[in-house]
Amino acid sequence: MTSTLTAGALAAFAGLFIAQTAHADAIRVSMTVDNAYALFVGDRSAATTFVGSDGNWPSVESYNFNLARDAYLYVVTASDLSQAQGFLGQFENLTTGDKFYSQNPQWQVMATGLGPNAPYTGSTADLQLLSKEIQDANGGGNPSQGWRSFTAGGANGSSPWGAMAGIDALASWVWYAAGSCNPTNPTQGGCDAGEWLVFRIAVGATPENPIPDNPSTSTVPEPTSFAMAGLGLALAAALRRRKA
Ligand SMILES: [Ca+2]
Ligand SMILES: [Ca+2]
Repeated sequence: MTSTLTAGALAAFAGLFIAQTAHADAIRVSMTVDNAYALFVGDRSAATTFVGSDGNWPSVESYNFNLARDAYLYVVTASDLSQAQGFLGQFENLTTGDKFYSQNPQWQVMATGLGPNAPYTGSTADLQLLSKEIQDANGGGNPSQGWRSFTAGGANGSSPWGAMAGIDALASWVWYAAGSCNPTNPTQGGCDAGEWLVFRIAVGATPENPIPDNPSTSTVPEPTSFAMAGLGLALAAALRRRKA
């Protein structure tokens, strides 16, 4: 089929692809979890890259990325089911200037109900397990019946944690209010919300469109899709072959 296309058309498609690959936003996420988490990058239906993990709630970790608008950040987490539990964080899109705190609707959570053996590494088995749970949640067939909202507890600085440097005072500790957790403030008192849990946020999230689950109908004006990127890649490869 490529033989019927002109070199000019191929060059136009190749240019489109190059423009898309250059369209990445500078992202900074700063967070901590009581008690532990592992951070992954992926897309809407899979975790593809393990970034790191931390099991020390008094420390705030910051991560910087250049990510496409259709990328997602996933945070696997589990508590020790004792005293308190929570996620405190902020997501900053340094390209657009947007900032979303843990209690804002851009962040979502789901419960796997699988118990203590959460995926905390970049092994193939862990990436496959997390991706399967993401897909189950996308279809609504998991214990939390899809992706849910957090319930906010105290703001940064509140007991029992105190002030966490590196995260704004406007951010609040949050957790999923389910299972044995207090429905009005699931961060206080040891409980099990159906762990392990997964948090996520879309790089393409905006104040007006918090959960851009379907990029093709999103209000975000961006043409990128996997199909278009794949077409551009194939045509760019064809162009290279023709020039060779
Ligand atoms: Ca930490
Ligand atoms: Ca705890």
